Amino acid sequence: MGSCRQIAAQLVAPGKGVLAADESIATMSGRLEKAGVEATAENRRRYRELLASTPGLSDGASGIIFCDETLGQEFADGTPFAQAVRALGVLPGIKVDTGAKPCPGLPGETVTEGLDGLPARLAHHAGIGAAFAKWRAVFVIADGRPSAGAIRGNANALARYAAACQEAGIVPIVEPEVLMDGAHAVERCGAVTATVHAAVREELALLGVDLAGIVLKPNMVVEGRDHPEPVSPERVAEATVEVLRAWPAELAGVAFLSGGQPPERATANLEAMQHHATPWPLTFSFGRALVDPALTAWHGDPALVEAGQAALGERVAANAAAVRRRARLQPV
Ligand code: 5MM
Repeated sequence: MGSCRQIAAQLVAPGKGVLAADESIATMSGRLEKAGVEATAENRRRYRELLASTPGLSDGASGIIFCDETLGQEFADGTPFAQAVRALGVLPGIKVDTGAKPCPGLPGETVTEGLDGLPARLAHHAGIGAAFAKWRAVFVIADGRPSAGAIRGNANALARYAAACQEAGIVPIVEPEVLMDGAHAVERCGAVTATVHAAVREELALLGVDLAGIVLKPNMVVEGRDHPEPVSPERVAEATVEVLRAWPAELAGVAFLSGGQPPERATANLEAMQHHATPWPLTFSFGRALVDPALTAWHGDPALVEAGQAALGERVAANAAAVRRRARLQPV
């Protein structure tokens, strides 16, 4: 447990965040094709090597999350991904859920699966160098949703995953994501996020998960994508921190997902969070808000690797700068 606490603290170290590059094969293939790149294992590997080898990445990124395909691959020089990124000063992580699947009994809702054989997979991932893991539960806001059953089922799975990770000496990133889909107001997102978090806390406690050895990866509290009026970063920060205040001080830290927000908005919201004094650091574990500009700039052209890396480096630096704002406000 000691090493989990140490690694969790490293992941949320002042001025650093986590790069989520763990798209499943299906998601990554779709994104490559949309960018005009053939969806092959080699192109997924090339893209992840581009991201992971971005010059200066470790200045703003403490860790990178991969999917198991990538963790089984190698850099072009033959170095396995986990070893290569460790050598670059970044901790490798692994997404271990197998996705949000339709939940029997709850039409239209999902439960995230992946508990079968999890201890053996975690032992394998630890053996090849993974320092941390990630599991994402997904909640949709709609009439009567998320249901109590979907919240409970997903919270229980998150807790079982987290307990298994800590037993394997791997830090669990616990990701309950309330999606932006819909036209709901920011207040509804706040209420749903608070209810989901309460269930997650309860299940984590029932399984004895050490909060000082996990990183929470929540959504920011924002209005639905189809809501007519976007709320300001100050309002997002206020609403988000209000929900997070229910987490005990021993929680290692909070690393937000970006959830499909435009990259600049995610960064502005993250910066606004830093103006609130909290017992845990508030940082980023963005996927799309970090990598979309890089994929667009590169779009599979070997001559544009540096352009892709520059685009990623710019987003990582902007978010690291946002997080460093906290250090100036609240010296540690
Ligand atoms: C990178 O995408 C992750 C995996 O998604 P799929 O398994 O559906 O392909 C995803 O879990 C991601 O890590 C989080 O949603 C955060 O990403 P965003 O883009 O929301 O910051």
